[in-house]
Amino acid sequence: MSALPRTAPATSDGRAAYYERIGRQNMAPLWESLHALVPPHPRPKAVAALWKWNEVRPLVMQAGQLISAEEAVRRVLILENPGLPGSSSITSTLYAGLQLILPGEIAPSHRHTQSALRFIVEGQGAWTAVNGERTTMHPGDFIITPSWNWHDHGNATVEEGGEPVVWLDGLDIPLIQHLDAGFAENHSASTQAVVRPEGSSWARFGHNMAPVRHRVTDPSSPIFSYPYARTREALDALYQRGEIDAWDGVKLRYVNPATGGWPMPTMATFMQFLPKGFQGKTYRTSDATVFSVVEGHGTARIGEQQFRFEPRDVFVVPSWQPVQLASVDDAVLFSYSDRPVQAALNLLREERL
Ligand code: 1HN
Repeated sequence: MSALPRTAPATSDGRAAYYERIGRQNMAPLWESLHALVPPHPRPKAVAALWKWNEVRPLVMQAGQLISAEEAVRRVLILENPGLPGSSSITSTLYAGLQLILPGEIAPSHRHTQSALRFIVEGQGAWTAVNGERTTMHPGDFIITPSWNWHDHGNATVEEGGEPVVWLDGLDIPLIQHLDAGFAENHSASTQAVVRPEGSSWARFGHNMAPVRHRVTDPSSPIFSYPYARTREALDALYQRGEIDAWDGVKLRYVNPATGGWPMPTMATFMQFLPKGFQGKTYRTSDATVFSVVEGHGTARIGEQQFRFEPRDVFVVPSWQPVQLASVDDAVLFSYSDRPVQAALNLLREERL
């Protein structure tokens, strides 16, 4: 008999009757669930899944005809993990959704303790305002809305060049729900006051410099938009210099420039380049990860399943599932996970096979 059981003990009529008796006192026998409570490795309920952009896009656009951004507050289709039905979760700790904002629309200002990231998928003209500053969204940009920051979104009118804009929302909603630490409030105005011109945060913190007397008081990044052009340039420069990892290709993590840490305390974000014909080695990690394909075509082998990906597809890798990434042409993948939480708690495990 091993110290930690792999299954429950045998049942008997006597035991079953006893369990019913103690159940009336809100008690339960640990020996029936011990094997499931401390598994030898993660056994996520979340499963691997892929949302194909060419199937999802028409449905997102249909939402634009059914409900306004104003009525919906946030016009979003939740990407729910098929292994977690009814949970509004893509992994056990993370939420994902595709948000649509049409030309001329406003998504009203509010704030909540949940942290949010936006990864822009399609369209031009939209902006988001965070903590008194607006930024214009472009496909491939990564934008943060830290915990308890006011945020509202909008889009230029058609005359001004606004197009339907879709982005991937990533939030730590399930994690905050587990902690029962959710608070939220609406702003008194539909859009917050803009107190700094666009580009102020980038000017202060976007060039490996910081204002001379800056002191870190906020756990989140003072940069709230990380433009794709800069990210792509970095990946390309590293690729040109041959810095290709056999598992990841060329992979960078986004940083808080004031600390070197993660952009927000609960979610890590990454961008990686897989050169044409890349055949990655297999790895697994305890942080379940959501991917958004920016460029290129390829395959993600997740456990026993093989998924083909194309630009703008979203896929999810559950905790501890072996993953192997391969590309047909040059591919770029954005991803996010709860890595900062696992790392802070000394729980993160990675295996490169
Ligand atoms: C939220 O505030 C946004 O601000 C998007 O765009 C998705 C999902 C659940 C709760 C709040 C946003 C959200 C959300």
